[in-house]
Formats: sequence, C-alpha cells, structure tokens
Amino acid sequence: MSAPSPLPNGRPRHPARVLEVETLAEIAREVERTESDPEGVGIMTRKGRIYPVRLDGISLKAAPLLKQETLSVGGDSAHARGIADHSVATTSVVILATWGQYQRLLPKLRRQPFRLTETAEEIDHALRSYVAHSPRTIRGPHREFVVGDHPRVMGVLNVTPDSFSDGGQHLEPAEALAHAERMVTEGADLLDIGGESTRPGATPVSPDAEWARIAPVLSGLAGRISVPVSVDTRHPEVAQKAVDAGADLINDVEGLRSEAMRRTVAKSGAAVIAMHMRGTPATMQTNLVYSEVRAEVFSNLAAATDRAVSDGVPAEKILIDPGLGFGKSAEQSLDLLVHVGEFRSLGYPVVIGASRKSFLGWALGSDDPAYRLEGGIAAAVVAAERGVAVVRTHDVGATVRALALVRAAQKFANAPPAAPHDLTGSEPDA
Ligand code: HH2
Repeated sequence: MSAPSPLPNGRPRHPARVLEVETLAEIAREVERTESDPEGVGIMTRKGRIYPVRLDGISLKAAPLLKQETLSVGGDSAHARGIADHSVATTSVVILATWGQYQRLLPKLRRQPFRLTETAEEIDHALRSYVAHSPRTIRGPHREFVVGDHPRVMGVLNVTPDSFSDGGQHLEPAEALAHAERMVTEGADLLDIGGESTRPGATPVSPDAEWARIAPVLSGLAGRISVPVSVDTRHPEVAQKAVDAGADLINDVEGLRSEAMRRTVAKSGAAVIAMHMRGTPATMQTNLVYSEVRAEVFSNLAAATDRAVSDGVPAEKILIDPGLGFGKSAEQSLDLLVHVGEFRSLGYPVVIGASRKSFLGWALGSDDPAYRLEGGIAAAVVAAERGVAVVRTHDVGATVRALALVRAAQKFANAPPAAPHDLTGSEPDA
C-alpha cells in the first residue's frame, strides 16, 4: 500500500481515485489490495458494481412485486408510471442491483407468482452469461475452434462480382485461393466465403449460381489452410453442399428464420452464425423505424436462437450477430456497436461485422470506402473491448495487429485475484 504524500502545509492528503473496474475479478483484486480480511473479499466484491438488467413485457401484477423484492435486498427497479394507476398492461423494467443483491433477490423471485420464477431464471442466465470470460470450443463437422478467451478474427472472402467493397476482386478461383492463404498468413482464425452479395439492394443470386462460385474455392482450400471455413449463405441447399465440401460454419444473414435452414444446419453438424436482418437485402433499408433498435434486435435474436435449438441445433454450436448495416441507419449501427456487449447476456458468442461499412463513412463525413480502414479498426477494437468473440473483417492483418492490444489489455481485466474467492456464489450473509 502506498502512503499518501503530505500537502506543502503539512496536512495529510488522501487523493481519491474513482476505480475503473469492469469485471468481478478486477473488483476482487482492488479489494485484496486493501489487505482486507480474506473472508470478506468475495462478499465485498459482490457489492462492487451494479448490473442494470432490462426485462420487457413484465405484467401489471408482476412489476410491483419485482420492485418490492428488489427494494427488500437493497436494490431498486424502474417500471412504467402507468403500473401504479393500472393504465398499462405490461411494462419494461430496469433492475439496478449488485451481484450480491441479485443472489438474495433470485431465490425470493423464485417463490413468487405471476411468472416471476421464470423471470428469475432469465435474470440468472443473463448475468452468468454476461460475466463469463472462459474459453469455449465450438465443434464443426471437420474442425473445431475456440472462442471467448480473446477476440478472434474472421477474414472475408467474397467470390462475387458485386460485393460492396471487394466485388470482382476474387472471382478467379486462383486469386480467391491466394487471398485466402494471405489472410491466414496475416493471422485470420476463420475464413468466411460468400457467393452472394447482401449489400443493400443487391440482386439475389440463385442457389446454383451461388454454389458455382463457392465450390471451386472450397475444394481448392481443402488441405491448403489450417483454419475452419465458414460459408455466408441464405440458402439451405448451398449450406448443405458447403458442409459436405469442408465448411464448418454456416453464416446465415437471415438469422435462421427459415425452418429448412435450421433443419439443414442441425442435420449437418455445422456451427452457425445467426445474424439479425430485417427483411431481405433488397428491402432491408426501406424501413429503418424501430421503437428501440437494441431491444428489438436482442429479442429477435433470442427468439431466433430458441427456435434453432428447438429444431435441433445444439446451443453450443450457435453464435449471434446484431447485423450492423442490415436494415439499420448509421446511428442505429453505432448504437448496436457501442452496446454490443449486452448481446453476451444471451449466452452465445457474439460476432460483429463493421468492416468497410457505410456507417464508418458517416462518422467520418465521407462516402469514399477507401477511407474506412481506420474506422473499421476502431470499430473492431470497440467491439473486442466489449467482449465480442469474433470480428469479421476484410482487413485481416491490420485488425489482427490492433486486436493484439485488446488481447493484452484484457489480461488485466480478467486476471484472477491472488487468492481463490467465491465471487459469484450465493450470499452467506443473506
Ligand atoms: N456483413 C456482410 C456480409 N455478411 N455476416 C455477418 N455474420 N455479419 C456481418 O456483418 C456481415 C455478414 C456484408 O459485408 P460483405 O460480405 O463484404 O459484403 P457483401 O454482402 O456485399 O458481399
């Protein structure tokens, strides 16, 4: 412990420092540094930070009970004013409580009526998923890959004539293969091959034409690269052929809304990215009105992944993506980017694709895609800092180098405390 230096007049000075602590491990390390009683480190850590939790559609009967129980453990919850005079039937709720308060609140909610038992399970799942930083292995039919320990980089390989930033550059299979190898050399952890542009207003491509573009690249890559390959497709027949030809991951920009796609993915054993998009690439920019973009994308991905699991896709093979630029304005994409860590509450690794997108140009005040590299790197860093598992990018080398810093910095946030403490357990002092 460092001793405070006195002021020139001899009076002792105790400069107060607001601590930047994000994870429970970081809070515990700060508590340890005070040389406090080791018994108390866990208890104190669980008081160290408020986790605001948002719930939607809470009933008129449940909301006051939820508030009362949260107040009883020392937290609070906000809901619609109309709950008091019964002028609304349901409300959104924001609970404000520390980890320790939740540990006392959840058993109380589990004993309450009006679906608060289920609400308790939802809160518990969201909190545990949000704070989890441990690696997990995602198994495809051919290869497996690890996410969750540090941000991984997915290199984009578009074999299309019309992709918005690199259309036509890799149409020749030999050029596509060379580019794939280059990205792996630059440090890509995964590759994502696309045979249909999904830029706003793009002309749809038939599954046969899409497969004709992808097939030579997939077969050419077999045995040539060591990283798992993803195929960016909305078509179940292309997904199936891709898995048969060596792909481990299906990247579905339609968010598994087609039952045929869910069944194909389940049967094939592939891992899958469910990305949020409203409508289709042809229509997605026609309606950008959301009452709240984050809430809508979040509940949409929750429903999509629930449907996928009930159709047989193992939860351990699912990744989610809020779909920046897919039916979103520049402001909405930025809002999603800055709050992308919230999506970790669903319990699936989060993928983000900001690379070269027009919202980067909007921030810069320029429409020229040639000036989007630095913005794309900044977006990758913002997302990685917020705990996304995979960053999808056209600019692999620069992104890998930028994320090396995030990886090194995250070691500080996630380093365990000196002694083992129960940081997430129940409250013995309840
Ligand atoms: N963005 C694009 C395509 N696929 N998949 C995921 N999971 N996330 C994304 O953000 C995403 C995606 C658009 O980029 P690009 O592939 O370069 O363009 P195009 O669709 O024009 O080929």
